[in-house]
Amino acid sequence: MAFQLPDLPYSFDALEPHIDARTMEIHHDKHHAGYTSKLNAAIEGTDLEGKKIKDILAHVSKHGAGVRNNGGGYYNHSLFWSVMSPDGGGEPGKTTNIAKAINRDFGSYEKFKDEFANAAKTQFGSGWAWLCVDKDDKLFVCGTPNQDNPLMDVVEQDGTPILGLDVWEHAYYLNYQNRRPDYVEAFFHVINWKEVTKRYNDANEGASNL
Ligand code: MN3
Repeated sequence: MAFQLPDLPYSFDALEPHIDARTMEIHHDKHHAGYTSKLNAAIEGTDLEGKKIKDILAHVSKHGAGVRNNGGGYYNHSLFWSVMSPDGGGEPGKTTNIAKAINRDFGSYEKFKDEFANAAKTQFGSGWAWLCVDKDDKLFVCGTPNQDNPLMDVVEQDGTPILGLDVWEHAYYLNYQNRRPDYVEAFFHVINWKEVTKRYNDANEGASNL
């Protein structure tokens, strides 16, 4: 079974005014669709066919640039749509595991926000900012270039990404032009903390000790 482009879980204009409908439409229907079809083309007839995307990414250094770039692009955008919501934004609920973990590992929501925003603003060129969980259940923020992500065996610090922000120009240029910091600030109004919490709990067997 080839990889399928996931539907957006909301309409193109659902995240306005923070992310505009035209950007969402092109981003999903052209960019994400492109990564999906190119990933399928790159693995067709190889032993990667039928493998889970996380398993492909975990050994991505063994494969060519087509698998790395398009496998990353496929996974990263699938995560990205899910961690935004028109009902999102603000801080995660104080009793949630993710809120407790953010306080434990960053000191406060504001400190986490500063670190994540800084990673997004300072990522040189195209790439992503991530909030991840490491093997010891600790949260960390990082940035990766291009379509790399912390699941790949090519990054400095590996972990499970639970929140990601696309800082490629195609993600914001129509509405924000060169003002990446404004786009990064807007992202905090649409973060789907319910989904991030779910991803945190799934990543993290030790969540029960919080
Ligand atoms: Mn993108």
